[in-house]
Amino acid sequence: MKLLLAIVQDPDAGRLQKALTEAGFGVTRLSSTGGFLRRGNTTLLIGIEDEQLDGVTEIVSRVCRRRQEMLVPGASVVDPEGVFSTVPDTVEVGGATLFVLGVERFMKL
Ligand code: 2BA
Repeated sequence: MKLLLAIVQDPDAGRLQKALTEAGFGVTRLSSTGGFLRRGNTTLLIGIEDEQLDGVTEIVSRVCRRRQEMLVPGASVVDPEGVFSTVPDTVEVGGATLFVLGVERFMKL
């Protein structure tokens, strides 16, 4: 079994939650905040069997869009030596950031 952490943009989150639920997957939706843009995004927890991974990633890539986002004033990048680097005016966000974790045990009590 695997646990997917899917970090997606808020405008995609409702449609993704609906598509996954309609496909029979269990989903938990958490409000989260991106560390770089400091804007709200959504993290979905999705518990699946190993063989369902391709099906879920297909749904996620179909629903989630890439978008250009303006940087907020004060957003900055620090290089490994601690020097602030120039950052662009916009960044491309998404479609989705996925973490796939092995699940040692799944229980419903
Ligand atoms: P944010 O941290 O708000 O990042 C938004 C976008 O800003 C990123 O899009 C990326 O294009 C850019 N970005 C992020 N950190 C940067 C940096 N240090 N320097 C320059 N540009 C940077 P995505 O890569 O699509 O990430 C979307 C969201 O997914 C992130 O929002 C964050 O909430 C999450 N995320 C991405 N990578 C992650 C990671 N390795 N660990 C945990 N969360 C991650």
